[in-house]
Amino acid sequence: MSWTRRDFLKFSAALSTGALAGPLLACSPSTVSRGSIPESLAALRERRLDYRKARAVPTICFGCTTHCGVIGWVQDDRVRLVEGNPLDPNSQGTICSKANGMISYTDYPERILYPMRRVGPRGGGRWKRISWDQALDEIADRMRPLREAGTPERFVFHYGRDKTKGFSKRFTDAFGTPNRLNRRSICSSNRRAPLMSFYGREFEWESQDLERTKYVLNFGGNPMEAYQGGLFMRKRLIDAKVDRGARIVTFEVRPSATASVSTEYHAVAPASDGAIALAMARTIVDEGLADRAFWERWANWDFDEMRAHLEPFTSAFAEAESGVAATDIERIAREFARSAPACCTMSNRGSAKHYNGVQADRAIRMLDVLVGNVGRPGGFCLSSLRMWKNRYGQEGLPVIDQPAPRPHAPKPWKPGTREFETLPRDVQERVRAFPEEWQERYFGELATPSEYPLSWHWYAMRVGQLVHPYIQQRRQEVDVYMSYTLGAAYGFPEARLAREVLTDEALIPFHVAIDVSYGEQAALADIILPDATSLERWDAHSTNSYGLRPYTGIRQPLVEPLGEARPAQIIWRDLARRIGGGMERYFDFDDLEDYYRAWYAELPIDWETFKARGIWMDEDRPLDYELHEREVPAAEVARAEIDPESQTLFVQKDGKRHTIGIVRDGRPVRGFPTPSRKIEVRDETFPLAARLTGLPASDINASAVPTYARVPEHVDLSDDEYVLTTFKWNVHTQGRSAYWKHAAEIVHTNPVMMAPVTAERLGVATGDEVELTTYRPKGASDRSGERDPVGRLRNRVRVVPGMHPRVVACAHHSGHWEHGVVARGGEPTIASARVGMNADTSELDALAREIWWSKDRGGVGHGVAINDVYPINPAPLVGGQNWFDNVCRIRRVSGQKDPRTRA
Ligand SMILES: Nc1nc2c(c(=O)[nH]1)N[C@H]1C(S)=C(S)[C@@H](COP(=O)(O)OP(=O)(O)OC[C@H]3O[C@@H](n4cnc5c(=O)[nH]c(N)nc54)[C@H](O)[C@@H]3O)O[C@H]1N2
Ligand SMILES: Nc1nc2c(c(=O)[nH]1)N[C@H]1C(S)=C(S)[C@@H](COP(=O)(O)OP(=O)(O)OC[C@H]3O[C@@H](n4cnc5c(=O)[nH]c(N)nc54)[C@H](O)[C@@H]3O)O[C@H]1N2
Ligand code: SF4
Ligand SMILES: [Mo]
Repeated sequence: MSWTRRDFLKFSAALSTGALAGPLLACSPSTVSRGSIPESLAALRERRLDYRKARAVPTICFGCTTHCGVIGWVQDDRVRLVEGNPLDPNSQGTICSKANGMISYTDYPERILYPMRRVGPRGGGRWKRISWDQALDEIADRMRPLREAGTPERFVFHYGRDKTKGFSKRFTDAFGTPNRLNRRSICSSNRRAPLMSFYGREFEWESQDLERTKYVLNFGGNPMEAYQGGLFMRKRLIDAKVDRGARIVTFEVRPSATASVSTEYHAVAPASDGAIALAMARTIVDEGLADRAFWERWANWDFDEMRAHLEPFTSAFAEAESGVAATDIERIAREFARSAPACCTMSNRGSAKHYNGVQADRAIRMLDVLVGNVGRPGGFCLSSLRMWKNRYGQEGLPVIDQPAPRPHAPKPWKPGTREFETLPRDVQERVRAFPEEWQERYFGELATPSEYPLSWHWYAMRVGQLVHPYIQQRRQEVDVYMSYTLGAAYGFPEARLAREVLTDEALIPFHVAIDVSYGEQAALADIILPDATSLERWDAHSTNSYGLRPYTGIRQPLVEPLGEARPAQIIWRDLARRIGGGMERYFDFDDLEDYYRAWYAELPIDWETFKARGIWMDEDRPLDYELHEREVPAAEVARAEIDPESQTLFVQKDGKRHTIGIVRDGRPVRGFPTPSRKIEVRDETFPLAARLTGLPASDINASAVPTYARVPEHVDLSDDEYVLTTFKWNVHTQGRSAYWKHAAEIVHTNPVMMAPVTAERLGVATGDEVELTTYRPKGASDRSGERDPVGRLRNRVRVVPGMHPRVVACAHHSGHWEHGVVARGGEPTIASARVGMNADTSELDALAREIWWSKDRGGVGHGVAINDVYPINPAPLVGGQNWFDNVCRIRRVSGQKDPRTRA
């Protein structure tokens, strides 16, 4: 089933009308002023931005994972407006509607402003305000004995988004716990692993040269609405298409905004992207369109072996798997190859977050290598993070003048250590069989789950969705659990299990949450510590650059923290000082500005200029094309040895070989930062990991080379079974934006989207209610053999032409029961919690009355929290959550069209 651009105009029109209907007003500026004296809504509304009086301060947006350089306009000690910073080479001065959410979340009337301690049972919603001294003393008293007893691992630090650039790691390392956990698996690990396997861990993200490309082959990436770095791509993609006539081809399961602006959109069967990519590879090879010279110079897999491997993946096979016509697959493959090197692939969670997703992304990445566009103008580029020479003479990131907490950094849990002996027998056996270098990186089952070794093989990606079940299974005893920018209790798969564990005081005796808003996670804490928001704090910033020149930026406070909020770095510093035992010496600074000034000591411009610009980049540096062809400096060559067989240059460090380059045509060049210095299209790490964890060699995830097999759950789907997809609204960010003023006004629900034929089959129309039942996946590790129901949810239908008929899709972000009155769709929050947060309850009642979408006012309501029905479903070896695989059955609940639901 294929759609052309023309078909699309009507969908995008249908999608955009309605979305903006309704009065634009409502969830108010703040009722809380600096110093927290409640001010009336009316008085605040009177104030307007006056550029003559306002001060412009550059900083880095925290509205989503993209982290754009922005400029905040500050007037009368409040931030009035956030605009783009044109010096940011990634965002080029553009922003999105979420950016001003930073103002909403800073000034939200129900923001947490004081340390609070729970009163009554955990999760009971009753709190009392305590002083910082009380809060920090109590936490330090809980933590200190763990460190003194030599069991620092019983302190678990779990974060969602940490932009303190190593500061929180300073804290966990100084404490000595290896249990520094994140949510990488929930987000993008299946998508990063293939990249790091191909190009080396330094390149966990690519930077396609969209400013010069002629052809973009997109497998499910959605930069027009989401995508880490989506904003950096939007303008570049539109310019490419409109100004230069570039073609954008998108494979999706639903008409996302990216599909809508693409030249072509093909609705594909879920998780069939790998089959399409392999069939395209076969066409390119068969028709002599491959850049064989590039392949032979840089790929680590024999060309003829590769050709033989592709034999079964015909375009007819891919058509049968995906529903995309074989003729289209071949045509697109040709067009793509003929545009080389000015062509690139693109993909994100849509292709990767499936049982077969790691291999699908490897197949997609292989297309670039085949046509030789890697690092070429208009092609698939890899931008370095290295910026300038630091004091050690290395090209690098900023350095910091504080002692590194090495003495207390965690040590591996190797056979013979105390920690190792506490592991279950089967785990001990598995780890004993690991190669020495894997054992060097093993830190127990929470940080480095032995069944998912590729979650930590390249770098510490962690398997966040297993943290709570593993704690429940007592694979790690926990005394103190600290949540930081984390919403697991709402947004992880099977979130109710996370809540169950977080509520159980026998499993987690003490829970500290550092947050800005009273969300579902904070609600299950014992002590809540109020963080400064992104408009009130310092952070260092760097990321891959689509401008192909590395840069760095500074987040700086535009205003003082409200109430008693404190930046997390100060919280950790003060905790470290209280815990003592030597920990304090890694936090020997008084002021955060001093800390970051020292961090940037080597920056080629002075600190005040950096603060005034917000961004620094070496404008004279050549663009990061073909980094792999750059010559290794003679001095380095002189110190290196050469391996005669692989032609790699290497040095010995700590008794190990580190490759630093490779000889090509007699020239010592850098190559790629992989062990072979080539692009590892073939990677024996996959079968090795499979063998060591007992995954059958026949499993798709055990393959050394990119391959395809259908997701086990999708084989023989019966007529009444569908695949549930989830996605992100363009104006929302995860579970944390439901109360942001502009976001909530525009989108506040998440109907179940389905194709007209699907709706017809189910006998439903837009506005009708359906019930979805999801099932636990079968067939791999951590899966039971049965198709057991996991959960049920009821929600309204929205019929959307252009959806794949087998797919239903439901957005994240809605249906909160915490995060205050706006996120709750007008329902007031428990009174004592409000008092704890010192908000004026009459103001909140007034705010509740302004929620025009509240059910009480005849509105559509605030949507449905969907994450309890998602089974915990990690992909084998890498551990990324397979978000888009879930099989569900759908039942019509009411045929009564609800007139309040807009299409
Ligand atoms: N507005 C906004 N932007 C954000 C975020 C946000 O919350 N809101 N979050 C940020 C974060 S943390 C992330 S991880 C990124 C995520 O950025 P993306 O990965 O680009 O977006 P998601 O919505 O997670 O994407 C999944 C997309 O894949 C599609 N899809 C599902 N199954 C398949 C399939 O089998 N094949 C194909 N081809 N497509 C499929 C879905 O329909 C959906 O559009 O966005 C970041 N940017
Ligand atoms: N159904 C479904 N579920 C999904 C997804 C999906 O597409 N569909 N996407 C998944 C993805 S890609 C991701 S990355 C995860 C995200 O999952 P999480 O990282 O857990 O979620 P967030 O909602 O971004 O934020 C978590 C918490 O951070 C707090 N917070 C926000 N700003 C600050 C701050 O400045 N300081 C502090 N201390 N706290 C702050 C918020 O109040 C919130 O409590 O969700 C995943 N869940
Ligand atoms: S994309 Fe929008 S919300 Fe995300 S960082 Fe950039 S401006 Fe902020
Ligand atoms: Mo994410």
